[in-house]
Amino acid sequence: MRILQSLLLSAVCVIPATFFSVSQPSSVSRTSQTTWTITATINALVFVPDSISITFGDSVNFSLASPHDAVEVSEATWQVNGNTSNGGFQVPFGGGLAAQLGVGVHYYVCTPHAASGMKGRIFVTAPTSVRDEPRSIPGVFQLFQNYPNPFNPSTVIEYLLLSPGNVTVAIYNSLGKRVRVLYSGDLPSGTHSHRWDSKDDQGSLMATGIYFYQVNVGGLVQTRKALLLK
Ligand SMILES: [Cu+2]
Repeated sequence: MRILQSLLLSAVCVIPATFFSVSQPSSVSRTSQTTWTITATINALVFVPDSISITFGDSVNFSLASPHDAVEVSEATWQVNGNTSNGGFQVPFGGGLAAQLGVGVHYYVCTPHAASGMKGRIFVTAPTSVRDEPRSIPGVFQLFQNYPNPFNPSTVIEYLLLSPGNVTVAIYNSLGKRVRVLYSGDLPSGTHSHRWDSKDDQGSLMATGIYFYQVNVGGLVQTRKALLLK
């Protein structure tokens, strides 16, 4: 019995070790992580770059001169240049690391200069293994609120593709009639944006009102509201 136990134990110990050493090489390159750097210098009221796309698991290193700091805020706060922390990362001037940001968009501002528009965004995509999926499987994507909103005469529609896909971006009026196709075609993963100049497919300017912008990726649809206010 004791011999059988020790045989079992040694089998349990040996097999996983062998398994891991065999499977490791193919996954090493896909799990490598990157550290990205965002800087803010003394005299410029900007973060450089003010927008980056990273992969989940990457780190962001802020290198911030006095008196610029970086505080994560909600999307709504970011849109109006507010500076109320949403409890996310806070990097004091001097700098530091904001690690383990979740998939999605992280909005941040410089606390003393948010009102001047000193702000940025970090787009975090899922790990690269998502991109290894066959292209016939619809990719997950995230559609953001257009900006500015309300708008006149143009606004930007932005979305994040977590894998490549066939994309159609269209505008509908409040009656549900499609008035404009902004884009139709294949796109790689990452962040994409299109500007809508408030014209329909015939080139006529649309009237004040609520419009819906819809992004279709391989049959998956997301719709959001935009307000054209003249
Ligand atoms: Cu600042």
